[in-house]
Amino acid sequence: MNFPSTKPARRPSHRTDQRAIQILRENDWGGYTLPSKGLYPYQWNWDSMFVALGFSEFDLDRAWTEVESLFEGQWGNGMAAHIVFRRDMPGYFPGPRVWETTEKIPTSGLSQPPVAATVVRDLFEKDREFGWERLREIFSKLVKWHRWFHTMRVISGGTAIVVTHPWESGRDNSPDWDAALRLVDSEGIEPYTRCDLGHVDAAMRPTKEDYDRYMKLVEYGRSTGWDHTQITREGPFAVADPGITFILTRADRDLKYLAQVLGYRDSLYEIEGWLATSGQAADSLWSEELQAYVAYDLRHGCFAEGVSSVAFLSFYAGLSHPGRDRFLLRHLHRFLDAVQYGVPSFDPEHPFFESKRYWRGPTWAIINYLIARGLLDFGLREEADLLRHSTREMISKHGFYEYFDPLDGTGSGGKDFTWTAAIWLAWASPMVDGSKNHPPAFSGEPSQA
Ligand code: 9WN
Repeated sequence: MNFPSTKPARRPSHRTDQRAIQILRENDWGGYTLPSKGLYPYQWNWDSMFVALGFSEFDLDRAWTEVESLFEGQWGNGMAAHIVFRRDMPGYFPGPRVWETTEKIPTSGLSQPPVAATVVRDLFEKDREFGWERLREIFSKLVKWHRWFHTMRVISGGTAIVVTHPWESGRDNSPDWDAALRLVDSEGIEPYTRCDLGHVDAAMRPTKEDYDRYMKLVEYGRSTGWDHTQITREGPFAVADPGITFILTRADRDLKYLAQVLGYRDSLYEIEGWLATSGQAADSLWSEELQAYVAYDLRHGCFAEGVSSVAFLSFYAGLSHPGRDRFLLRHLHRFLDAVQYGVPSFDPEHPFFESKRYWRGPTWAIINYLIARGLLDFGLREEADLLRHSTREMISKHGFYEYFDPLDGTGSGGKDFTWTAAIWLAWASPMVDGSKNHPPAFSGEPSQA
């Protein structure tokens, strides 16, 4: 279907902006975008949503299409999958034949952080004249996906969102999963060959021990026929994740706003019900010992051993708790003081910190963007600006890498990475007004956690 759409305001041209646009165009596979051509040759869920933000800076119609194409892979039960496979690429493992899902379009069997509703709100704000029809189409799909999270990814009356595979969190080898993952028995897994190590130095990727367990969890999910109720209730891995929990809370707020705009009362009540539990979800993730929001292993009843950068997403969620915020800001300053380019994905003073190994320390442009957006909502402009400037500097000096070493800013992982280019366009570029794209997470007062 062809939709008219508002033309984004033209902005002055900048050399790095031009290169970022080129990366988005080069990785555009016709309606959906690859995170990186060799390393990740399919459509990934949250990557695509950041990419939509990038596209919205110069091609709003294409931005909407990115969101719509992701939801073509939505499951009957509401889940928006973490990878949508539209063809079989032998250069990626594990591809569609390994997952063996049975929906119309092949996908992986799990989900990823739900940034979509927040992005859809952003697109709609830019396209108020022509965006209504597209908003109405996508709105019901977003509600179904959020409902899936709130029903299929919570355990026994809990409210924090559980991940059943580290890939679901989007932060694959974070120390947040170490203890729970170690207890997954990987004996007897089918032999497999990794493809990622053909593209990226092994020292920047998850270890073999991690990967064996990732595959064990895929084999388990497949053995249930991807029965999400069974996987969440009985599977070998169920960890409540502050990252997804806070991202979903924020997305619920934006979805609520959209329900109000559309005048959809039934959805509004349902979303308000979810939001009513957000403080309780945050409470369950607060570790008195670490004085931070921390991942909690629900199978074995224990918190992870250190603090990850997603703890700071409570601001993005619109949650405020004066006592806790004080400690969180203290951690944030400590994280930033210990490195040159924050925010490191894991506590830089913790023995598990590794500055180049993926989610065990490196700084990610997308996470900086989310944290800064939350900080700005609470008037913490100085910290938000700092994150924006260091993201800008890392990209300007080293290029559009997948992630960056916080100690010296050097780029790691995949090169010419789509989401880094997208975040440049939407936020880090000096051509963007840092406060411009930010409708606040809350229409009235922020909630008390
Ligand atoms: C597995 C695509 C994805 C991101 C994730 C990131 C990484 C995949 C992998 O790449 O995960 O899903 O093979 O490492 O952890 O956040 O969406 O960029």
